[in-house]
Amino acid sequence: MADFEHVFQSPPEGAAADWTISQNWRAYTQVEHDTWDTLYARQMEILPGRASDAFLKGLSALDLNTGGIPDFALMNPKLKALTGWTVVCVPGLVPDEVFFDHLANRRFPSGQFIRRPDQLDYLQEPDIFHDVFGHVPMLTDPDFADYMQAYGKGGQRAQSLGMLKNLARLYWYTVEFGLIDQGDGLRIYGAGIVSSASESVFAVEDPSPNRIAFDLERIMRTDYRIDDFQQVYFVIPSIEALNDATLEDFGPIYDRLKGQSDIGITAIQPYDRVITRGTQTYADKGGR
Ligand code: HBI
Ligand code: FE
Repeated sequence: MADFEHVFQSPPEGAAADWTISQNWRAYTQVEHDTWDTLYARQMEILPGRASDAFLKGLSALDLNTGGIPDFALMNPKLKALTGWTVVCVPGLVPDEVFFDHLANRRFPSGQFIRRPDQLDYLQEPDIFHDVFGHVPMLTDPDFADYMQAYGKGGQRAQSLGMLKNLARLYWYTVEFGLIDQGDGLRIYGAGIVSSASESVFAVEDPSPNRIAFDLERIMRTDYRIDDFQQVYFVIPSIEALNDATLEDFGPIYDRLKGQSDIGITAIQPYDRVITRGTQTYADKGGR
């Protein structure tokens, strides 16, 4: 796959000091616009009844299905009016401190590029479909909007305390791979799931993964895998509860974490509230 493992060390040619670049919307090709439409249509076959109400409501509020890749000049005023967030373009993965600085200022950095037609099912680096379709709808929710900003501020602090590995796990198991108990069933709100056709089904329906009630400190101790479907998902009771959990000072939590071991991906702890105990059949058979 092209050059997704390439992380720039300093802003590349043509990028600003904060690593942003122009979306240059008029330069997208018809093939690229068609890729967006294909991915969008495919997810809309799958997500009703699986994605959270918050996600689906945000998606329709942003009107991202007007044909082709959304033009940020048209999308941003709607998003800004709802929660004060805007989306900016970056070339790809940016350094952690750059990423956190954008989030702390209610700017979400999105990859400018879209995956190639032969990469519809999987690519490792975040493209505009993952970033905009996956992440931006949740940024229309006021509680989630605050949570993401708090993560940006918390990231800066965690980095200075040497605790970024632990905080990044919270991001992974909520923003990227979170499930929510809506009352009428488990639903997806994590961007890594909603932007993947196969994981959208797996995450809520497959008997393989563990599904465990959200526990902030427990999540910060839990490893994760980046190469295949998750083997454990954590379930929040509400977005408000997620945001509330991050209002407390993480300093004492970090102090406790330093004396504790990491928790394996499939391990279940005595204190876990297990929602579904997974068979792990998918991973045991070798996964992807
Ligand atoms: N850069 N563009 C982009 N998108 C991300 O999601 C991202 C990033 N840089 C760092 C990063 N994520 C994470 O490693 C931090 O959340 C820890
Ligand atoms: Fe993401």
